[in-house]
Amino acid sequence: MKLGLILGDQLSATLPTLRALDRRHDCLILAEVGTEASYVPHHPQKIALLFSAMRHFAEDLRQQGWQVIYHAYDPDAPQQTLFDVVRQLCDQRHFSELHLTECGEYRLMTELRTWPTRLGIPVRIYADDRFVCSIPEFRQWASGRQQLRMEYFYRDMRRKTGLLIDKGQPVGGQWNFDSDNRQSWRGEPALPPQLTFVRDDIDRTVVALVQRHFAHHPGSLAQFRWGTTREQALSALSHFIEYRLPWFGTYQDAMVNGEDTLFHSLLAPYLNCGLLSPLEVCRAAEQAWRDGRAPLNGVEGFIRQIIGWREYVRGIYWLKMPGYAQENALGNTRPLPRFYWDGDTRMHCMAECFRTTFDNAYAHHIQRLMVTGNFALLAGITPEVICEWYLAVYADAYDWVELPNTLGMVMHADGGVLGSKPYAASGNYIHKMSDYCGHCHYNVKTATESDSCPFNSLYWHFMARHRERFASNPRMTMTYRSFDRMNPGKREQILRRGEQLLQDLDAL
Ligand code: FAD
Ligand code: DLZ
Ligand code: SF4
Repeated sequence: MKLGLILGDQLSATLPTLRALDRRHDCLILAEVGTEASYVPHHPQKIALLFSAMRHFAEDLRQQGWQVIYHAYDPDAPQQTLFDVVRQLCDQRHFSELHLTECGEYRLMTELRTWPTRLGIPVRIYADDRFVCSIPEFRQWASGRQQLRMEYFYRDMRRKTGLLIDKGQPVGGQWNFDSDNRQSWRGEPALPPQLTFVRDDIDRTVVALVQRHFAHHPGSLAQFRWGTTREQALSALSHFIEYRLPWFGTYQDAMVNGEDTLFHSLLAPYLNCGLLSPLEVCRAAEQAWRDGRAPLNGVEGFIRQIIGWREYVRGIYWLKMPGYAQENALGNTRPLPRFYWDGDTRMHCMAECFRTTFDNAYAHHIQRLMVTGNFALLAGITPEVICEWYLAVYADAYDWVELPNTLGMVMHADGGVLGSKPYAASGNYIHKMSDYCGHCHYNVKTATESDSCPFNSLYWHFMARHRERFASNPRMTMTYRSFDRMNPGKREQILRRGEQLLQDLDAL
């Protein structure tokens, strides 16, 4: 008899492990363990989502005739790692082999390679084919290229999948409609209704368990709204297609006080734990366009996020690890300010992003990139600590996708693999894309006074301290030209205020 280990982010009926084993003879194990639940302080909603989804998935497998062993979380059990659970099982019963699908984190993958010796049985690891681009295929795409531009990778994925392609050409005559996608939202169109799910006994038991054992992790369970079954994930997809996709592209970059999700899909947690597949999601979006239910700018933008960015960052992760996690091209050394954990700051944009993060285990891309990420970039936070934060606080966070986004896209710590220029911005960008500044203690229009928006002086301080690295970058020439044209006295004042803020970030 063979044993199949299914990890918490492998909840897909098409998983290679399930295809390789035989439900009449073989056995499956899923395990909730302390080490996976707390190697970073995961948001309680992320743990509840995964534990409940794992339990529901195990039930589905049993219904399909599989023999499933389920190790429920028990803080007093001697087995607190996946290895402990598997070894105990192998001690109790005779398994000829262990089978599993490769996992999404370098950390666990490295450990898995030691298992054959430690378990004393062969361990077969399958490539995870739930992605559009395999790891070897990405390696092949990257080899010999000077620059790994997402846009060119994305076009190849469009050709490969046939998504939004007619007769070999991109529909609408162009690959990318991003220029239509940068509007702020001013009250129209109406925001989508909220999708709520009926909770069952599994959900209730898990939420109580997580509340009991993980309440000390950052974030609240009070507004736990995530789906925990394949059916609920499919409802979330339908809800997105009907109510959100028509406006997704246009307002993709907008931020609105008190509105946490706008027209975003909220699908990443389901994609990343396997309840939805990237292709089914993209095909549903494409169909909506072909039926005239959603415009091309939004549908193309959505598909680009998934077969472009999502696949691309996974490729980068496996291409660059393990060294990638240690990169720190800008030489940052500052610790993470206190407010990343307690959310308490007078910078209203930051406070809003922290609020939705802790309430919902969610913030949308621009909040992550241009507010909390931008601040960490400008303030010179050590990449490792900001990466740990992003991995902990979001329901969709897994190392393979979080690390390139944070370390590469946000922190520019990989020296520019993910973006040829850092996404640094002053308060002006936040003011343009949101209504946050109207609610803020600080003044977004000034940079030198004691109540001036911190982003403004920190932006110029960042540019000044990294001048040597960035001044020759053609995409940043204008920035340095503006800096040099400033009145020298004013420039000096701005830099002084930036320096003062950096001395005591916790006070902001
Ligand atoms: P939507 O805005 O509706 O986008 C649709 C889908 O596109 C998402 O569900 C996601 O699967 C995909 N997508 C969009 N942007 C990206 C991207 N940059 N990289 C990969 N996939 C993308 N995404 C994660 O899934 N897990 C993470 O741990 C994660 N960490 C991030 C950390 C930082 C600092 C930043 C800037 C971005 C991060 N992202 C991460 C990307 C993105 O912010 C989230 O995928 C998105 O906000 C999830 O919400 P949504 O499902 O409503 O996405
Ligand atoms: C994220 C997570 C959490 C919180 N808990 C578990 C768990 O108890 N058991 C499990 O198998 N997986 C869990 N996961 C997901 C794993 O961390 C994930 O499989 C690895 O990070 C590899 O991608
Ligand atoms: Fe954020 Fe500055 Fe606007 Fe305040 S003024 S909300 S700190 S951008």
